[in-house]
Amino acid sequence: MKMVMAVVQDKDSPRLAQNLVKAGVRATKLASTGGFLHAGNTTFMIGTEEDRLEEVLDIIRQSCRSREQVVTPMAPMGNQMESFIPYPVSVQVGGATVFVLDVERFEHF
Ligand code: 2BA
Repeated sequence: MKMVMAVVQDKDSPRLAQNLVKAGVRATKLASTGGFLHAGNTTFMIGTEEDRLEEVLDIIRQSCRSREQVVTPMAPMGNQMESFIPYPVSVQVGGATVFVLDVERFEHF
């Protein structure tokens, strides 16, 4: 058995959830926050048999889009740590960041 952990954008989360249900794939959704953007995203925990792994990855691939996001982190100005200026930068986010882990044991009581 495999555990798929997929970090996706909130905008893609309903479509992915719907497509997983349609395919009969069980999943748990966790509200998460990106460490870089500090923006909300969604992490799906999907436990699946190995023979359905590629199908699950295809569903994720087809449900999630990558998007450009402009962020304004605060950049230091001059030597004084207290003075900051906004410096907008554009980053490409997603489609999905996916980790596939081996499951040592699975119980469902
Ligand atoms: P965030 O950490 O908020 O990152 C959002 C996007 O910002 C990233 O998109 C990437 O394009 C950019 N980014 C992240 N860290 C950066 C850095 N140190 N310098 C420059 N740009 C940076 P994605 O790579 O598609 O990641 C989307 C979200 O997936 C991330 O949100 C994070 O929540 C998760 N993620 C990505 N890589 C991960 C990893 N290795 N471990 C755990 N979570 C990860």
